[in-house]
Amino acid sequence: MRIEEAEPYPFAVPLEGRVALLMIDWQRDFLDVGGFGHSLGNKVAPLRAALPAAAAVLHAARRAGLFVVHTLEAHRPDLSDLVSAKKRRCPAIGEVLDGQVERGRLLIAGEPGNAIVPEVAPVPGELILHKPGKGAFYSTTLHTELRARGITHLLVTGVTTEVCVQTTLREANDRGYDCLVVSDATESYFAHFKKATLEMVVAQGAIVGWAARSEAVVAALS
Ligand code: C5J
Repeated sequence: MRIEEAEPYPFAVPLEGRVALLMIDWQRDFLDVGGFGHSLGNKVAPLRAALPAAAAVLHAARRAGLFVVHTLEAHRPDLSDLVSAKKRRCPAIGEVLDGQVERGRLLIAGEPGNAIVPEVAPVPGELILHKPGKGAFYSTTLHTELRARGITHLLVTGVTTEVCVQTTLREANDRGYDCLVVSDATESYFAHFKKATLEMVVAQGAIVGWAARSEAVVAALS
């Protein structure tokens, strides 16, 4: 696989390399009006605008037979994996918002509001990982699962660009994976944070990784 149009230079997977797709935190908590992200004062529409590109990459990855991983920022119902600093700075986690009983408790595994949105919902055979942190490698089995399959390269979509996506890219980079973030299949509540994140990922000769648009990724997977 080779993505010629990638920045800062072509993203090339050698013959012995193996690619997986990471779908980061496409959950109702961040995308819904009335959800967790919205309750923090953010507009959720920009995040939803990235869904068609994320779905296109997901479908192309499935057709190409890639290993697909979906992550969720999700705590255990007993909150035993919620560190006190996170709860202190984000007191809504684990609570039910006024008028949002249908959603259940915020960022809690198994609650309706913690579900992945239907546009990019997992299908049987894909790995679903609950993560208590921002990065997908922290306190999860992700590295073990990827290594067990010989994965060397990652395609990454998700929300939000500068928080869980960027943290995961940096964690993956430090563990030796070559990562490409799909630039129109990731979004932030803050346009300037997204722009800055994509710039810093590809800067200095791909110091964290590569970026390319979904059309180029889909074409390379076809
Ligand atoms: C945030 C995430 N933004 N998935 N989580 O708190 O990026």
